[in-house]
Amino acid sequence: MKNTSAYLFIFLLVIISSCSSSKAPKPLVPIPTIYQTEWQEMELYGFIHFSINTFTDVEWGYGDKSPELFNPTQLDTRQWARVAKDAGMKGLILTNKHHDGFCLWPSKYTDYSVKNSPWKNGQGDVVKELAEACREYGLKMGIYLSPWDRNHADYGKPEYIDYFRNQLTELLTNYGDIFEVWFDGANGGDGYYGGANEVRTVVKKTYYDWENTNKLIRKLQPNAIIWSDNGPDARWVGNEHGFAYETTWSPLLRDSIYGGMPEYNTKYAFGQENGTHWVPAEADVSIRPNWYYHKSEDNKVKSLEHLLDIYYRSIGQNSTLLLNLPVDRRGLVHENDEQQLKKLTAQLKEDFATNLALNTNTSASHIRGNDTKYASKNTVDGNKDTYWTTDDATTKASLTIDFEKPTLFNRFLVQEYIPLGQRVKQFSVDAEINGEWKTISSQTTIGYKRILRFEDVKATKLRLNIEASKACPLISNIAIYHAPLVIDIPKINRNKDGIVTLQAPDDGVEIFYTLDTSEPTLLSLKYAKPFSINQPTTLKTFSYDPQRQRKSEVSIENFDICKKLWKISSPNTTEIPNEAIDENLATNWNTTKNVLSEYKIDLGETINLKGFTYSPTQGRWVLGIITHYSFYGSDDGHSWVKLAQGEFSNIIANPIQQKVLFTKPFAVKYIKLIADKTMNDSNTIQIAEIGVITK
Ligand code: FUL
Repeated sequence: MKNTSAYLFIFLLVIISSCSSSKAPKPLVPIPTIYQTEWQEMELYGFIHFSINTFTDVEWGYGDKSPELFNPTQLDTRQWARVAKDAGMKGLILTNKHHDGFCLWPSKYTDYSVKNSPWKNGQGDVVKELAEACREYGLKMGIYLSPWDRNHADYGKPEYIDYFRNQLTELLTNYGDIFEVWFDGANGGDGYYGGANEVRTVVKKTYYDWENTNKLIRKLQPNAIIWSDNGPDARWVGNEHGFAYETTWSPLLRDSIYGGMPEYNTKYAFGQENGTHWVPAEADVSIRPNWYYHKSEDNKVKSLEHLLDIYYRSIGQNSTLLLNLPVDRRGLVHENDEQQLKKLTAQLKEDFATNLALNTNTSASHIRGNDTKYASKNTVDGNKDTYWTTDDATTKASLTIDFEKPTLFNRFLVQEYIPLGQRVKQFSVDAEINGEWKTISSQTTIGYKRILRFEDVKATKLRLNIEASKACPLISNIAIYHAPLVIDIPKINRNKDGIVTLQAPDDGVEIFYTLDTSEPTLLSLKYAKPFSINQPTTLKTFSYDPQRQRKSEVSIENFDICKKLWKISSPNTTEIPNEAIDENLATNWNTTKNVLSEYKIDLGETINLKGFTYSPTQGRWVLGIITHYSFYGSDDGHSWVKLAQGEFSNIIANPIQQKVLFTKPFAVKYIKLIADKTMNDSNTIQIAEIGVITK
């Protein structure tokens, strides 16, 4: 009898414990606000750079250009919204006022706006038109308002802050809900400043009194995400290439940072494991090399391969993606940009067509309180609000997905349940191939979303191992895909001797090309081995997948004379810094300002020089960039003539090849580039490449 009641007691206990639901894990601070979570879930949204700069062909206007230059002929914000919507974007952020101070809305507080432009006889309001288009297309709207204003007479003085806040108030009051307010860290320098034409530097940390500006924003748009280097709600990813990092934490040591601080991108941009505030990363990048529309870049819209890489390295690495579409002089997103976006959208649709993990059989090494509420199947149920988790003390655990038959895949997507904080520090993915387990990837953080790309794997099971976590891990979603081959334009490389190599994006993909400016077809030259180009020549080429009979776009490269005869020399050293003339942007000539002036480039022959190119270092961290230059030519290498002098504007934020054209050609045999000013006034200089323009 005694035994029977003991058994009954145990039986009841088991029943009770299996029915009782365990408590959810406690939040691991910092955690996101509901607005930050909603913002993160937007994932992809667009930036629109459009202003007087569009008409003057510069990246940073000085603030002195007449508003009459702003005259788009077919401005159509509904076209912007349609293009964005078709690309899967969830919102648009417009540069309402860039550094030049020109306002795209008729601000009450300045005459420097659309109201003094010929567009719609000064009666137009681009911001209003965009707000209406966004509403029509179901997009959210954000605002960019440059803190730096090179037009305003008061910039640098306390009065300007009132002006800035008045403008913010207009934008946050008159145009409906705003999802994000974007504050650029590029602040202070030379400008028009109401005619003063001088240099005005501000103490970035204190001048703007961000605390009170942010209070104003909270009052007017309490749901808006405030973005800057230090948030407070979302942060810059630290580069303008559009990628986050393999290790990307949403927590940030926010109070150690201020907007525009020089060491931000090397020290803080990745977020911190012990970050005190939830300030997730946003990766911003332009679909073209620059932010504003330049006709010269119509053929430089990023390739599909590049855009895909940006997508996987931003959204796939715990960041949102803010992709810029420069609006052209007509007032439209250019056809080429739209075409590339369409390709990206189509490829992503194919990449994520079938989730092979959905509703598969799963098992886990640990389950919180053995409670089905926290079971592993929650990761494959297609519901973002359910998750798999473990007991509080467990920070290492694994989850296995059983496909039940060999299954081919090359993408692995995993998400943490971020409303309770970012936790995972290290994880790996194993695959069971022919009965044997093999590790296919070892990684660090997950965060809101992590997507891994790898070669095709055919496996029966897949295992996610959480190897280290700040607290019990919470995984809300796992998805597995098999993405098809990418057909994209071939990679083109020419070496110093003029030998051109073409590289297809995948094995088995063929390449066709022309050298006479005609459009290449399947009847054109078929690439078999490297060939030589010595003179100014236009190369047009495309890739072709013979199996699926798919062609890539045509890629166009304009080569100038080759550098076979070129030599760099200095009177004081025998060292030859070939890195600057080796046609390889990955190598740099590291030198100093002083030494730079001693060098000269001997072109080996006299040429008719029409301009020059300068490519700064392409390394991950920009260093030693020339911001202001003088360029000299000589026919004997002794007496020099200054052919050009100026600024490479926005080169620090966007360190791409700079092209300078002279007003007339010069016959020279020697050239020399001098750094009049460098980034952060550094004495160190890194030059990736110097080139000439002769055609
Ligand atoms: C930078 C600016 O200086 C560029 O012109 C551009 O607006 C980019 C998005 O931010 O810091």
